Amino acid sequence: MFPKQSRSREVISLDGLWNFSPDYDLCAGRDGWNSVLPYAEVMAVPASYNDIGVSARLRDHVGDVWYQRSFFVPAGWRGKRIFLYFGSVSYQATVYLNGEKLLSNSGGFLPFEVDISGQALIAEENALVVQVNNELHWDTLPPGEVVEQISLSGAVTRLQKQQHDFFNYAGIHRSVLLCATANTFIAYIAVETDFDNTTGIIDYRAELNNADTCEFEAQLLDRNGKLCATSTGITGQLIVPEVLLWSPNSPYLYKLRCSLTTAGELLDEYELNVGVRTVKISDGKLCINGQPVYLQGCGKHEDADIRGKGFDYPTYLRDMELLKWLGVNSYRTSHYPYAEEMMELADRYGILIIDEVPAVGMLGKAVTSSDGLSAVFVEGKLDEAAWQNHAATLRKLILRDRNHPSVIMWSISNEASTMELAAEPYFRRLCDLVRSLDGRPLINVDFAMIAPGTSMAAKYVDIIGLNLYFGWYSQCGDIAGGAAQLEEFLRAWYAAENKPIIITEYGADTIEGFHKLPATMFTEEFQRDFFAQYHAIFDKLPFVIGEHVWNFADFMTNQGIIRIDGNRKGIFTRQRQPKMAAHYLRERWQSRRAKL
Ligand code: GCB
Repeated sequence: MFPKQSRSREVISLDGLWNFSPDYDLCAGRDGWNSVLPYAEVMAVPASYNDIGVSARLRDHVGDVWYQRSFFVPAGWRGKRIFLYFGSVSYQATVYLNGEKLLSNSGGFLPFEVDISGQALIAEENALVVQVNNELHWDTLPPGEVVEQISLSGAVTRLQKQQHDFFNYAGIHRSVLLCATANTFIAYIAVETDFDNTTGIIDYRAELNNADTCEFEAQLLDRNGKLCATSTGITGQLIVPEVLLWSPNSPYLYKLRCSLTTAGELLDEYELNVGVRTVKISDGKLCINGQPVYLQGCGKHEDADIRGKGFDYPTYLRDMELLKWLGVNSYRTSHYPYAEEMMELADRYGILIIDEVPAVGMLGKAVTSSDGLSAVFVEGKLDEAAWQNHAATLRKLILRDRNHPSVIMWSISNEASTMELAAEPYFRRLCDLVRSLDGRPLINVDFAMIAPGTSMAAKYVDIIGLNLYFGWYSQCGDIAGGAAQLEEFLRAWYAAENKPIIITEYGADTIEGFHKLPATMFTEEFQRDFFAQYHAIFDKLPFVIGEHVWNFADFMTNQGIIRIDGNRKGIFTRQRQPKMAAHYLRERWQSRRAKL
């Protein structure tokens, strides 16, 4: 659970400047790097390290970098359970404390913790070192492949191959927190909400690390701190008369205060926000609190100048303000779980979230560089080891995010080669797993290369996600022709699957300040007209239950001939200023939102 201060819990941020050494010569582990780093470079935490300096060598480095800082544990923490929390380190992290290796974690975008109660020196200086590796392989998420390129002179360069379209930012991306709790503590809380007429129902389940002689109490407080309901026991139900429901237009949050006592003495306390709402698919519609909702919004990225994928409250808040200005009611965490702080903001702003794991780029093209797609659901690529990691990542995501009222569905993957027959057991088993953990609807995102009726994932999910770029990547520049193809494709998909469809991506690269009449590709007019013609089709098709433009803002990608300093499909620039299409979308979405 996200570390929070309470009457019993203490949290100290270790964000700031850390010592930093890139391991260009692959000498990891030599010369005592696990306690003292050889170079006197510094790095900001949290941040991606890639764009902070001015060297392409660091930006494009493939391999390890090392971070080090010291910290003190307050004397008053003696005898407590002490742990370190890492919000996200991309992608592999090995943590050393005072020279001793404590843990290796694989996978970015999700938190991990290290218990240091036995190792941390109290009221003394501790040396914390984190070895960070940014390599992607077939059994990581996202997958990738590291290849060696040998020049004529025999020099070897290691290159990271990847198929996903965002820069492979790396580093300590989210906050590092030093935390203390009592030794008997609340390890986990899960809530599920429902309502019956005006009565709210909150089922909760808590896990304690040691339940022997403690008493657990759950209190529900309203926004003014007034007690609305209480219950005791580690599982229970809170009944809320005259409940105020959570919805995009009225995101009311209660506070659930959980406390653990023994003989009247407080051992642990943890508070979390709870929104009472239901999510269901009914008659082919997505319903929040029993009311059909049409999703309007965008796919996003955690991406900004200089800090890359580093956590940054000002950028996050600016994004939320822009989403509100647009009249958006939802977004997808394309293509990975976002910071927990961002999920809390979505709860507060009333944004519905499609929560995605980093299962992106599960395709076989760039790696082979041949035309078309080569098989990837094969031994040595997306095999059992890869499946296990995908499953574990979904499990971690659900454990982390299940209590957020904003989260309305789980996204299993983005643009995988789902037409391969071997993808059938892969997706069936993943969907079974997710359904055994949580009742929210499932979506999988397919794309134009998956012919209607051929997706092995579509049959196991509740909602079809489609990323479509007719008129851009095909029929280039011909929006009307693209729109005709769009309608045909959508109708064929619906006929094959008979499930509601969300257009999870559609858009056109647009350079701000480029104008032309009649519109041509890359101009602001083209982006606006592209959206308008797509919308005319969506509005005709009742099975389309949502539209998410690609992308909220311009974002960085690898260099290449179809990218002009990154992907420019943003309706905002990377600096979060509107392009012309943002004004058009605002008109459409604000007027529709008013009718919700
Ligand atoms: C897609 C991908 C997204 C890309 C986008 C594009 O279908 O899901 O990651 O950035 O297309 O702009 O090509």
